[in-house]
Amino acid sequence: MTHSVIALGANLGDRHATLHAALAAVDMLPGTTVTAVSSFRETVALTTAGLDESKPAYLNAVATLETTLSAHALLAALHDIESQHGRLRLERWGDRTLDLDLITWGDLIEDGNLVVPHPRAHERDFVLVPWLEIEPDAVLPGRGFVRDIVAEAGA
Ligand code: A4P
Ligand code: MG
Repeated sequence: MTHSVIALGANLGDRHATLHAALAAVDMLPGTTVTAVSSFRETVALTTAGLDESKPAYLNAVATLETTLSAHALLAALHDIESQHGRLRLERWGDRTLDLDLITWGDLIEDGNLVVPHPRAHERDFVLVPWLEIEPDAVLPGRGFVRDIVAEAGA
């Protein structure tokens, strides 16, 4: 079993229903159990131009898993779940019905085209804050305690 952390985000459609359905789908994956889910948080859309209040707000959450899936198999499964929820890839950091990011998979650091920890996780409050809520002693491999990263960003 490998401990893994995923981040969920949605800013189009029925965001609550989508996040609930996505979590149920992840829990149904072979060899995979969702062990904790953070609260759902409303966050301002971050685009390539910065924070944009004119875009629909996101609903973000983080979940922890135990899984026998490899990191690649898990990411592929997350992409399938995104597709089932009508995710279209039109624009980088564009509006989306569902984004599922693999934040960590064990202590793994990079594996080919898969980048774990997620390369932008450490700079994103909408990932770090809900993660701390369910895992106060969380560690971002290669970067240290999540609580320290949050404290430094807020300083
Ligand atoms: N990929 C490689 N490693 C990973 C990983 N660990 N997790 C590949 C997820 N994907 C990974 O992702 C781009 C490519 O990265 C894929 O081919 C995948 O196989 P994507 O999901 O297709 O595209 P994206 O999500 O638009 O791009 P990106 O750069 O992953 O965006 P982010 O960083 O996920 O940001 N604002 C708020 N408030 N809340 C949000 O949740 N999310 C984003 C997306 C932007 N703004 C946001 C939010
Ligand atoms: Mg993504």
